[in-house]
Amino acid sequence: MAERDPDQIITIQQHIIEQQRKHPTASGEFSWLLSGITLAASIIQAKVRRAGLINILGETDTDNVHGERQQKLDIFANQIIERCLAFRGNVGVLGSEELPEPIIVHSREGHGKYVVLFDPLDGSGNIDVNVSVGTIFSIYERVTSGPITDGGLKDVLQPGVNQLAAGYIVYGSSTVMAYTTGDGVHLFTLDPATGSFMLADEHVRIPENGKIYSVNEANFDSFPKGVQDWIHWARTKEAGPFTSRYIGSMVADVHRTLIKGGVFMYPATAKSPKGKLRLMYEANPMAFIIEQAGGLATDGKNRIMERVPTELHERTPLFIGGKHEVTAIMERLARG
Ligand code: P6P
Repeated sequence: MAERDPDQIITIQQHIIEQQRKHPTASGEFSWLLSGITLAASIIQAKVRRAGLINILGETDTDNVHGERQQKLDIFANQIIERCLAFRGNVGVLGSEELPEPIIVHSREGHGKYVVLFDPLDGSGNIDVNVSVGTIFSIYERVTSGPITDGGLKDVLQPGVNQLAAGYIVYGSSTVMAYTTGDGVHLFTLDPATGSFMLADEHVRIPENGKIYSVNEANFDSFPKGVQDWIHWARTKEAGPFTSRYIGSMVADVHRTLIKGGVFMYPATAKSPKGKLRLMYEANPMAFIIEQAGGLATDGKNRIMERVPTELHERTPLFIGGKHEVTAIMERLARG
């Protein structure tokens, strides 16, 4: 790839248009859709940054489809994304962690051609203690045409390999957005002074042989034996040794894994026998990002992006990170 002039200032909009030009068939619609996501991210981060000052902290009196108490910021972030995407004219179906069913979007011409699945505010349980949270998104093209008569399920329940784009925004010490359209992973930092996401790094690669593992070890006793064995190995001098980091917001833990290497995992546990994380709007988009950066994402046996979904909110075990680490865990799981 041609080296950029280090003095060049590239916004995410310019980058998306450049990416688009590489796909002659791509219309401007895609960049128009992604700019709806960056707009939503700018609005959400402004609220997240002031959470302690305005009455936006704390819980609502409602639970989401998973029986999890919704935070006020969950509802706010969900509404903002809906409003920023539903009127773009090119979205047909929206699916959110916070809503039980997909939203069918109507426009003058019928239904737009894109499907956007999202976790509006991942890690929201951490908001009240000022720990990084984030937004995760996954974009598909509809597989149906004409009127949507099945509640959008055929268009939503696609394997992750069909994703056109995926990414996340992590609201941390700075607001960073990562996205991929299948041509590498690119990072942007929000410049609060201008409200623009500026290119920070492109074609990011996950470090090989990372020495960080990230898992909630409180669940250790109910992990599959292969996972327990790998963690025991990782703690030995022979292994490195590894260090452990666990933030409790998947978007922050996966972002660190992308930058520093290693592995993030949420195995099946006694409390979550199918895993806790959701396939469609957490595991799949993060799998697309990490695979594009040279890593792997599996459920312990199968490539996450090849899983054929049966419902919008289905959960999955997740092992995601550097090829060596994820492969080693899978080998131990295979031994039983
Ligand atoms: P636990 C946040 O609630 C979340 O969905 C992910 O962001 C995070 O990785 C996981 O749950 C943390 O779960 O059981 O370790 O608190």
